[in-house]
Amino acid sequence: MSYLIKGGTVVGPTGPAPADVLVDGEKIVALFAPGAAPHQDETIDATGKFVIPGAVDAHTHMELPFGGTHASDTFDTGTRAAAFGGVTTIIDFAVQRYGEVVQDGLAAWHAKAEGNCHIDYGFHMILGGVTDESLKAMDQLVTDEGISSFKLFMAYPGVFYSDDGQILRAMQKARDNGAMIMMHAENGPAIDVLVKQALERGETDPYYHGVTRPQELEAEATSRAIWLAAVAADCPLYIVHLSASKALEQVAAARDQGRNVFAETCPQYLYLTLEDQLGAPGFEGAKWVCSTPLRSKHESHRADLWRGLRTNDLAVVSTDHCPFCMKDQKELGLGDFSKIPNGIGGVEHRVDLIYQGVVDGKLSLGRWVETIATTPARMFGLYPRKGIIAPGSDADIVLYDPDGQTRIGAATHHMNMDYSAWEGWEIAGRVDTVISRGTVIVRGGDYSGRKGHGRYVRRGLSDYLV
Ligand code: DUC
Ligand code: ZN
Ligand code: ZN
Repeated sequence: MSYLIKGGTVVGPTGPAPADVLVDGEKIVALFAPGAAPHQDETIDATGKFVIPGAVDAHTHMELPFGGTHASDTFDTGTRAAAFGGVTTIIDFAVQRYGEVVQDGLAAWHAKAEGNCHIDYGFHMILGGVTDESLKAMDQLVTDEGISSFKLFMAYPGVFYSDDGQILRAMQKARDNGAMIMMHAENGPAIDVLVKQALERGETDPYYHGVTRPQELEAEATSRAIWLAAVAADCPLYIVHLSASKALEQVAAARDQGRNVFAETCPQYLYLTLEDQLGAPGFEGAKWVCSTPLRSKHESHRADLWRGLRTNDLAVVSTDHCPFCMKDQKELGLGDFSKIPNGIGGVEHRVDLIYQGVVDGKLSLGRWVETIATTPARMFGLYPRKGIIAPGSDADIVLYDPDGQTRIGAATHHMNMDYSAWEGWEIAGRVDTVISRGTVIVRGGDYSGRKGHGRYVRRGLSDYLV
């Protein structure tokens, strides 16, 4: 079936332009100057709307086993919530647990996702250990499985942690096969010392989660990762969930030298703070325990991160969607912040929260689309199939109403969470219509998608490599 999306303003990474978009089956087949398209029986009226590529969230953790529990969104609930938020592709992190065969971890992730997703999905692979076998597996995943990015952790000793020697070996392998190394850059062993000392002093509230993960330990790990990647002949490196000014300085310096270094941030670091959220009275702050942590409002982090998005030192906004309910999950850390499962759910709100940056004059319209859709697609080998409105691309399209309003809260969101990290926030703009591979799955708040519509997407290498 073909139809014309008519009367809207198409926004791509280079900015807005009025155009009509012809969709045939699952693909975009043409763009026309307004009114220039041949007659179509089926049309979707986009008057007054931005017509943007479906958003790509390159960092989610559906069903992640973590902190003695599981992230509360399944692939079913999480991808449906994502669709409501204008997301048409996620890249989730498959996990190789310590001692496990990489391919077995991947198979387990496919089993969780297959037949359950409402939108398309790809995987990165978390390496829970770097061994001769896992290094071989990296080649096989790149060549045969469409997985071209691997996440390593400098934090969480005993869980996901890799030491510098292991990291270097994985980076050398990535340099050879063209994969991207994604780094959780925090100095885990040093954090563990600070956590133990804080607990011994009786500092058990959620607030101390932030205090024991100071920005210096994010900056140090970021810098170390950048230098290790240099030793690995400038292996492509992507710093995940960057939260702090000093870490951003490290990335900016590397980029100024023309290095293959990239970074993402997340909405929580652009808006929320150590004092106002993590420091909320009683156990309330547990809602915002995530790592890297929220940073102090008395320092310049948030302004620096918005600037980093403008200058491209931060290339991508992802969510690090890792939801846990307060009841029975975050509550595991009552009386001991170090036992609170780390994570914030937000897959449904990134498109709106970053559009608010446009309204506030912090980002251009083109940069909004670039950071939430085009660059993540290009960074992780999905482009031009995803991330752009162009002939030949998948018809993953969002009609966005700039005159609408979004009110965020647990009573109305679709994520499987008993609270919202953004409860009561009223922001400008609203997702109006969401189209996934040609099929309308959300329209005016009504859902017409289905579990199983989403397909696994094999990814190529990053577009940004030299
Ligand atoms: N950080 C989180 O907050 N949750 C999951 C893993 C991570 O690195
Ligand atoms: Zn991480
Ligand atoms: Zn994560």
